[in-house]
Amino acid sequence: MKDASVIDRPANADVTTFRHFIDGAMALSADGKTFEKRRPFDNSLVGNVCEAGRNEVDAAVKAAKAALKGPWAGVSVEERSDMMRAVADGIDKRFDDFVEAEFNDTGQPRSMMSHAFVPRGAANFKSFADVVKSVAGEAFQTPTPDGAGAINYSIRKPKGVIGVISPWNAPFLLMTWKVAPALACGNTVVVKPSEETPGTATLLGEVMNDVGIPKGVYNVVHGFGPDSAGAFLTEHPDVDAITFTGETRTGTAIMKAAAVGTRDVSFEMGGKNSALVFADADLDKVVEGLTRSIFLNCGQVCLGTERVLVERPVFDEVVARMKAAAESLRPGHPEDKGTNFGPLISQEHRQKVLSYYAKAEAEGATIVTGGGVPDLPGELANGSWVQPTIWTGLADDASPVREEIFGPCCHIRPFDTEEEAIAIANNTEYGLATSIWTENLSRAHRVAGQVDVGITWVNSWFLRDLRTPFGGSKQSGIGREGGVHSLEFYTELRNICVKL
Ligand code: NAD
Ligand code: 6OD
Repeated sequence: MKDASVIDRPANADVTTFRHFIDGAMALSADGKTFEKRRPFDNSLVGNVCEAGRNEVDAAVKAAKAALKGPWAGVSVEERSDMMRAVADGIDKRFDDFVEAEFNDTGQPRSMMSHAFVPRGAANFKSFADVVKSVAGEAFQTPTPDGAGAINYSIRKPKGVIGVISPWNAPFLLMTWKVAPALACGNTVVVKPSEETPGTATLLGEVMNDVGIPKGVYNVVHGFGPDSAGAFLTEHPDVDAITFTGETRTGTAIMKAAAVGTRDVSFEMGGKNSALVFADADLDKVVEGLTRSIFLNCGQVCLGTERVLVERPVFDEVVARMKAAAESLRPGHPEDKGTNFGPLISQEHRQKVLSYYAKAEAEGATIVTGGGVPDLPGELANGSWVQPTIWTGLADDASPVREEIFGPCCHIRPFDTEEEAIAIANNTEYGLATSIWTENLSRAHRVAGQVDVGITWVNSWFLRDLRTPFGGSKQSGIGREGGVHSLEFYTELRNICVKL
């Protein structure tokens, strides 16, 4: 990241400061409180992040509320759509800065940032620029006793100030996935990015200013969750609705906060996703797809596969080929072209993942590969690395099989019938995503309709069309976003009845 107004570089200091973005300007915390941001791959210091207290959160919410009545209120849908495209172009213009910021935030291989995660930020703005222009309203002719009738029609209005609470695993993609529809629908936002990933949210403030988004429309406050910026934001009475991506138990806390004032919520939360591999599947495609779905982003993808169910005749072959695939991954410095496997986000998360590696062993797993920490040279040894890991032989109620780990690991289990595979896939409190691997189209449709998840991929994984409904069932989420479905949350539908 190069821009001095995003990262303040005092002449006498060798670290940077990530500031809040409030009412169109970068801001420090009044009490001077900061916390450290470290690079996941070698634990080196990126900089200090300002921690918002109630004062900064209040200032951001006030700015967002005031902006609803400022020039933003007079911007037509067409103009807003153009502005969203301008934001996308602004991101593209500063592409390298966003890649750098995301790279410092997550430590994943640079190629992944530049080919997938950063371009998706701009794509989110483009997609919702189109969506808002193409929404039809509904109208009904209503009979009345006098015979003259009435017309009922609906209009959509922005909901107001939206609190956006986002996670660290794909920070720019997931933050813009919420900010783009919120703004495209005419709301204003206060974003609380994850404490682990402050970079891109702050940088986006610069782009908002560059392209002329009115001040107060987009605001960012940094900090933690409980007793910090996250809780202060979700508890704030002038936040009209909250959109959240993160862990299910955080969702519970946020829902309690939203209950005061009965504010609306949209939740995208955890998963314990399955993959169902039938014996007739094309195993080359299976191995390629599962390798991505288990190990991409070091397994830190909400849609990622942690439970692989394989029809018995091909079980041994799939296990052997997945072992080879896992062992061919190359951890290393994320700037090196050959590196295709990155670290976990933090030392703290590494402790959590390693605790599941230990539990798996204690609960009787056969460790097919991995189970520990890779041996890396020099400074990389200080990073939050773990080995890609595969287990077999665990019971269905073992904790690594039931609980979301969010690391580069999976359990592979055999099944004998379609019914059994569906029952195992559904044996979880989560319901985010699944993938079904078979060359039998009838079976693919049949099984897809019976796995209790919000998102099913057949012979693919994470193949996204931004117009489709995205979200989870059971404890994986509340509501759907994506395409016109986002309008259900980001707008208020009002009915107008005209007596003729
Ligand atoms: P997290 O729940 O720990 O944190 C997410 C955000 O919530 C952070 O900004 C955090 O500071 C904030 N937060 C924490 N406690 C809070 C509180 N009490 N009040 C207000 N804000 C609070 O999640 P994470 O560890 O950042 O991300 C990983 C989790 O996110 C995994 O469970 C993963 O499955 C889930 N996730 C889900 C999706 C999806 O689309 N369903 C997408 C990505 C990640
Ligand atoms: O692709 C998306 O829109 C999306 N929300 C992806 C989520 C990835 C979770 O880690």
